[in-house]
Amino acid sequence: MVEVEKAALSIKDMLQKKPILSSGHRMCAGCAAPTVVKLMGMALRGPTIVCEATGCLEVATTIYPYTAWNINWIHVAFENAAAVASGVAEAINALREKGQWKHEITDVIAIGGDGGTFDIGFGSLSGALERGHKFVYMVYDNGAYQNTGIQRSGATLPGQETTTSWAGKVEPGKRERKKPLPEIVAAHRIPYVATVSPYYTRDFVTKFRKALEADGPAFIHAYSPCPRGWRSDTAKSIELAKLAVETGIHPLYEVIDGTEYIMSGPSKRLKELKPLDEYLKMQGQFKHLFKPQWEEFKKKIQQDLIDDWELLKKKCGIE
Ligand SMILES: Cc1ncc(C[n+]2csc(CCOP(=O)(O)OP(=O)(O)O)c2C)c(N)n1
Ligand code: SF4
Ligand SMILES: [Mg+2]
Repeated sequence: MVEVEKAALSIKDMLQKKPILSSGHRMCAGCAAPTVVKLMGMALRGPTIVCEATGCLEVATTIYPYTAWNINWIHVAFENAAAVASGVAEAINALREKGQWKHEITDVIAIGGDGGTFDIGFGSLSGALERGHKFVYMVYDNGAYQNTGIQRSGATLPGQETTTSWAGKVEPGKRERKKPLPEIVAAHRIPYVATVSPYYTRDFVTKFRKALEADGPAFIHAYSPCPRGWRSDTAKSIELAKLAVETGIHPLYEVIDGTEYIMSGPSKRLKELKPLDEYLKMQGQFKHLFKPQWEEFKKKIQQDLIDDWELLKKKCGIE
């Protein structure tokens, strides 16, 4: 298990860090993604290079000729954030060997949205993990291709209405299950995988620091509510990030070396999952599921969540 510096875990220290994203960044009001990025910033150690795939976070924070980023940042294409980050990590190694890189520690990070990670950048991510470069990949998961008008992705939840998974008399929104990406990534046997939520700030920062200190590639799956696409109250995004954990939609856990599953405190402390309806009723994108026609479909989603939760508990050695 990677050791985490105590200093990174004190709230005082977290708050004293200069935010890596400045205000006035032009993300929508209530968007959780800037909070996700600011929490990531609290875990950083030294000079940092972020390689970011296109998506809401990339587009809205770097509208030419401005940037909201206070650290080194590279825009890359939609499909190759992990490939660019591997190049950066190896370039640093090569320069260090020649004595031309003076920093002892440099944090190399790739960021992608769920579309850019679960789907289109997946090949590039898998390749970088297999090659074993030293970098952290973070996906901010808002459940759809939000920047281009809310299209369904591999991360979209069953029952979720998007512009390519319609809800109405014939269809209940997306019918398929969500791709289990953290487990697919963990199957590459990389040193560290963790899921995080912006509600649980210390858990988030601690895990990100562990990811940075891992001896090889690491992966962070951050949940990131999107009031625009989810048709939710802009003041409720962080509450939704908490409910996603409590309902089992986004349980918090770590996977070490692809084999050792560890349930994190906020999930471990749950006596049982909260009913899915509590999460669904706060979002317009699930409104149709409360019609009698989709009652059975909704029951099935709830049951799948309970089954997945029991399976995860088993993997974590919890009875
Ligand atoms: C190869 C390619 N296809 C399509 C696009 C158009 N595009 C830009 S952002 C985006 C959506 C990104 O979705 P996601 O990765 O989930 O990030 P989000 O916008 O939801 O934050 C798309 C489809 C593109 N830039 N490049
Ligand atoms: S569309 Fe969603 S993800 Fe994009 S900036 Fe707005 S709230 Fe954030
Ligand atoms: Mg998205």
